[in-house]
Amino acid sequence: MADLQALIFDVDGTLADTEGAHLAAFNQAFASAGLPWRWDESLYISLLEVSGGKERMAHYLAHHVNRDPAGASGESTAIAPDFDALHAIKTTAYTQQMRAGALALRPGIEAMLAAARESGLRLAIATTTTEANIDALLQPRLGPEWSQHFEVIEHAGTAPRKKPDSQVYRQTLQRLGLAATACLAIEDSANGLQAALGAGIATIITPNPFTAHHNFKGALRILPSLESTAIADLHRWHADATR
Ligand code: XBP
Ligand code: MG
Repeated sequence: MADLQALIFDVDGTLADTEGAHLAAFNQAFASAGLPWRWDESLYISLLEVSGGKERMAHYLAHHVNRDPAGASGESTAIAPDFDALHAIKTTAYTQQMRAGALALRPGIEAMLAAARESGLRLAIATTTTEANIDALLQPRLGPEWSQHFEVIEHAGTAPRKKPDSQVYRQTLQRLGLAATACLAIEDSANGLQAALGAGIATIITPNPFTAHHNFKGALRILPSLESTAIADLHRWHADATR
């Protein structure tokens, strides 16, 4: 049985309920690029099955705009926009929202981060979003030194293969120099769970309204939030999982 030594946090939907802000930023980017696209919440919930904003927009073009990619229906197929440029506009819109500071971290997150540090647990981040988005979310809430609290930060820029691919978690383990059995992952989505399990990491799920319907088979625990979870609970659950 390995001791628990590190907690690896997902960002979007886990540290904060950010997907509503991402959705607004996507629609802002489409409007400023003059695209006739507008995602509503129910469409976005289905599009969230594709991790990564760029990949999500490409999926939307292929499977929603150009319903018949071969164009056999004779329907005109829309030309793909420059997704890198469009995603940069979206990221600017999102980071501006985050820096406006309205969005709080999810209940219990700040206390959990502080208690984990106090107890000597190492902290890491494994996300498919961009470094800019992580900083825009955490800097106003955890202060300018926020990144000092996380020994390893793996993101879209360091791990281009998006969840459910386990690259982001495997690279986090490698940089921590820890075996998967010495860690717990905290996630909110089925893609995130599959990515963490793919790297052999026991995973606690804290769903949110965008992911509550996902299949979380294989999760160590499914909790409404971390608000009533103590560090001792994490050690106990981890011991049960790695016995
Ligand atoms: C969730 C994602 C991201 C965000 C949008 O990331 O899949 O794509 O929805 O952010 P996480 P980007 O792994 O933190 O749950 O547009 O920067 O991808
Ligand atoms: Mg997430």
